Amino acid sequence: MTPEGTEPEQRAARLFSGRVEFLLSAPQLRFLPEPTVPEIAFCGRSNVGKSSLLNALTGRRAIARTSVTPGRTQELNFFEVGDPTLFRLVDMPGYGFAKAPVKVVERWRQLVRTYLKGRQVLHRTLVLVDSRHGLKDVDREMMTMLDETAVGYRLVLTKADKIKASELAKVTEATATEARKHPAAHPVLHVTSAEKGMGIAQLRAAVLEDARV
Ligand SMILES: Nc1nc2c(ncn2[C@@H]2O[C@H](COP(=O)(O)OP(=O)(O)O)[C@@H](O)[C@H]2O)c(=O)[nH]1
Ligand SMILES: [Mg+2]
Repeated sequence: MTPEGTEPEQRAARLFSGRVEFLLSAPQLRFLPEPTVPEIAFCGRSNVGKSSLLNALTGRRAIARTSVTPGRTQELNFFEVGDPTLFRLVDMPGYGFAKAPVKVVERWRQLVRTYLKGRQVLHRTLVLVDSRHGLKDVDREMMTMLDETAVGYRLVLTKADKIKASELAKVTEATATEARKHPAAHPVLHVTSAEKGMGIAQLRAAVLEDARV
């Protein structure tokens, strides 16, 4: 880690470069860990770059499994940060995958919804959006659902390195404009590339701010 960036970014970098450990996978609500520390949830369409972003945030190659098979992760995966644990990162199942059977989709939808709506220690949800595609209807559904919860969310554009700067500016503007119509959306839009490290230091600091640690 370079000693650059703001003081909160440096502190976040130190924390994320320390202990980050996989805790458990919860395929059903009864397997959720005890709600003892703040949690930050990461969600988005399958293949949006969620695992890559989690790896980039924690500076590890494979804390979260990057996969070429969309929609394989059906569980909520919990990672602990800090020693002793200060907060948890929660890798949510990817949504919007076409191949999954209706029953499976319905089951994860129920699990995700119940967790996002009822989890008392959930401090923030991050909604990841592929910058090549911008907001899709499944993202809008997720945002509308989150608007009804007590928890605010941040929109995070991923894979910013994949498109031209002019296109990135356009999608950033369009996404920010739409976000302003959602009461629970945080005003700051994060533009990131797990590949190039863009926006990662700022997002780390934002996660710490949200976890209030
Ligand atoms: N160029 C580029 N590719 C990325 C980036 N993030 C993820 N990817 C690629 O997008 C694909 C899906 O990423 P993954 O993290 O597994 O997505 P997930 O399904 O949301 O967990 C993989 O092939 C990644 O290598 C990024 O920032 N830049
Ligand atoms: Mg993944």
